[in-house]
Amino acid sequence: MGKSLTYKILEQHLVEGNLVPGEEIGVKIDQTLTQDATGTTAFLLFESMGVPRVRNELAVSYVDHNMSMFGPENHTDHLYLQTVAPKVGAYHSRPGNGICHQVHLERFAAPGKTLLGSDSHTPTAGGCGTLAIGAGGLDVAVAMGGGPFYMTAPKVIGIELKGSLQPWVAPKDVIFRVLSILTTKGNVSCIVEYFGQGVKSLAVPDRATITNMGAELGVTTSIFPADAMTRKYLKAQGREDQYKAMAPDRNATYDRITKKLHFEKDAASIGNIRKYCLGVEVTEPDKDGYGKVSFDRIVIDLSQLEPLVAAPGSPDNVETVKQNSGKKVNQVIVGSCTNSSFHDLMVVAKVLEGKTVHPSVEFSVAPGSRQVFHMLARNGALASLIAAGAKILESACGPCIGQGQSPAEGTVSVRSFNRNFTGRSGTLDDKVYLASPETCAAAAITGEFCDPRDLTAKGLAYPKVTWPSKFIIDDALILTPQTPEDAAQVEVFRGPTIVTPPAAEVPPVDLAGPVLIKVADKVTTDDIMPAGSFLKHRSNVPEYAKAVFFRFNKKDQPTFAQRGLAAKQAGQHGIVVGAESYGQGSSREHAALCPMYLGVRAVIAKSMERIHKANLVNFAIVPLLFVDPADYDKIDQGDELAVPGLLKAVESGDPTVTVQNRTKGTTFQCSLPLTTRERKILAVGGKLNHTRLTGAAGPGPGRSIRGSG
Ligand code: MIC
Ligand code: SF4
Repeated sequence: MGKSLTYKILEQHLVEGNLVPGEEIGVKIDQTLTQDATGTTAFLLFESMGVPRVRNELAVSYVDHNMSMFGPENHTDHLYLQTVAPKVGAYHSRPGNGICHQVHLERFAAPGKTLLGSDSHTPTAGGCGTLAIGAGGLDVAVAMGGGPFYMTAPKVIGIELKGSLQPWVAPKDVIFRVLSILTTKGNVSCIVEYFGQGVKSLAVPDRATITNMGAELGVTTSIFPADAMTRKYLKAQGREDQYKAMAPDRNATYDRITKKLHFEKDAASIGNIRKYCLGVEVTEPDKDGYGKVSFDRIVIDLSQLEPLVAAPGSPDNVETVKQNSGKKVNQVIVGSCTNSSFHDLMVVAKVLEGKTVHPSVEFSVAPGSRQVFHMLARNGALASLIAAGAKILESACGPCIGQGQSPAEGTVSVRSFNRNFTGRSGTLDDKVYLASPETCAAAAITGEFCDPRDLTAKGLAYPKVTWPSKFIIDDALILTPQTPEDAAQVEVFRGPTIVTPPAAEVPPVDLAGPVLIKVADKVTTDDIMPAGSFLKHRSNVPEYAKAVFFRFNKKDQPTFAQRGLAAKQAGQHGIVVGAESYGQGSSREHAALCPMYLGVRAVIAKSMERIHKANLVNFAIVPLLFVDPADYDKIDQGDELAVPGLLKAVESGDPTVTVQNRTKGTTFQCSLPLTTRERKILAVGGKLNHTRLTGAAGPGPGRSIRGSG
């Protein structure tokens, strides 16, 4: 049986466990990346691990998220990172150099390597044949120390691409189609691998758009093969020597995927699975309306795709642009790590050339990197954008993470981004549609949703943009690692907001406390720990913790933070109750760290997303899953729950615990979704303690790598 590319790379990096889907494996990490919003904590944790120098092949610290700089906090973080990163042996990409994923793709990503990043969109580098995974900052800190990354050996979802995209149809539409099939839930511990003839027509940044937004599927990562296109891209980046052909075996087989889906709620996904997958089998629904849907692989004919959007609320609310035709648009933004490559912005600039932005639209453009910005400035495209009336934003995350450009309430904003969770834009009642740069450009000039293919009929041919054979290469804003001798002379800048995060504690012997909040399906880490204007407090946990579950606070009632601290002061343990796919979205470990600070000791949910569950364990919050999801309905916020013997259950490997609802006088069962290693981490009070006690930050040079020979 032929191997997938995913398993070939995993085999070459395996340091612990067996490569059998579902089993826990330890993987050697070649490269790491951090960004300022997660990296400040990651570097503080790295420092507290007591490892003096970075031990993995390449570590890069980026500054791209916290750029609004109202108040001294952000600059303080930047200066800390700028001094600490090169000192401990990491590269440091300074503010202005661009968004971490775009810059990493341009300057560092390499085929066949593993990359762990403290940002959920790290899989962007999968466009270059890198096995690139997002994780919490503490996991990345451990990888910087040379420690392995632990993950579940994945099931590999094969996606065969055929044909090539029609004019005005974009790589973004490919990932929208995939999201309409797989949705954002139920894909944990899977990796998506693209293959087939259609791959050849996509340039590396096009592939990177697809792998970037693969994060929204909740999979561990997505990957493309490295082929002639990859070589061409690396050559244009002056890095052809880092090219290595990487492909699945010719006779590679992909896993048969089975998902438990609700026949009514997931009807659209089931319909698309029937339409786009091979070997589909669907069981009869059970009494609650759930059935099992299985398939062998997904097949997408690129030439049959049409422009799509994700309607407000979730990246998997996929609709056609045609369905929205004529809907008025008030704001358009092109940028973010998903769609801000040279080609993306050139198409937009050419569509806008000689025109003026529609009077009802406020239009902004944020080039993904300094390289892209520079290229547009040199070839005149920037002038076209300025002349058309675009607001030119800095090369940074900006509006994607609610740092500015918040839309007016209830108005339609069309963005080339990857997430449109309600309120993420900084406006509580927002209506953010996600779209390709092509669809964004069409909306910018017409003031409404307009299928960009219709522009051809209006006399505007699809702009021809050729990829440059050589990009402008200028790494002046990337500080290189210092030698240990030079590093010894450098003092790390530690402003007042640079505070080592609070320490986690061993889980309670007997858990007892109130349900601080009960939330519905698909609660994201943006819901738990909002960014936007709160983002500047990332390195100050007590301050940032005030915003936990901010969106759920009710006027004139104690906030979540106040309820948590009150219970903590009363000696009780805070409990959060979630539903399906709890903790979707970002890698931000503050969604565990800040609730921990507020006294949360356990989270009970129907299902949990990978990175968030790992972050809970890392900060010693016990994750529990309802054995019977119907028990969720029998709990209310404020109920007093108890799990006598919780710590013992964690330590002794009990698969389930009995939870008492002391308010209702009932009991129910929860499972502990934990590996032996995770139980050990919890039992010693979190990953930092575990790392200190076991030296698990890494063996230093010379550790043998299984399967590499
Ligand atoms: C995001 O897109 O949500 C972020 C902001 O990049 C996060 C990281 C963070 O919260 O700092 C992510 O995707 O992991
Ligand atoms: Fe930045 Fe947005 Fe990308 Fe997150 S998704 S890294 S906030 S551009």
